[in-house]
Amino acid sequence: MQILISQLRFAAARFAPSRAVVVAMLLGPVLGAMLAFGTVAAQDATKKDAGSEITIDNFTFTPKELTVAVGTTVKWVNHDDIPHTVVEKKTSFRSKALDTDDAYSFTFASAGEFDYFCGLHPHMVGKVIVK
Ligand SMILES: [Cu+2]
Repeated sequence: MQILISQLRFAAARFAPSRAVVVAMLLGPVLGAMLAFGTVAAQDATKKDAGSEITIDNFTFTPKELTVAVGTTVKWVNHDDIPHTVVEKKTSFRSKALDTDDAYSFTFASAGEFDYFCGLHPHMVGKVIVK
């Protein structure tokens, strides 16, 4: 009898650490997935932020063509020393004159292709594709 109890204690003692290992094994992938997802989400957020800004430099919109998701707010920033405007061809959006470092933002609520130009220098053109 005494032997049996000591065997059970031994088994219990062995079970305790093995249960911790099982929990660790179950949690490991979950934590890993959470960390990986967090990293991907952070990268997406960074990408979106970096990708939704159009700069105006030397009479040029950069990038000239930008593709964004529906609901994205695109921001144009004028880095030139003279004013520019941002006017969509079908006038779905139109900025006031932007002085140096002024910005104009527009949120694209629906999909489509939006050709725009500078109202003061119509040869300056760009396009936003919303998917
Ligand atoms: Cu202009």
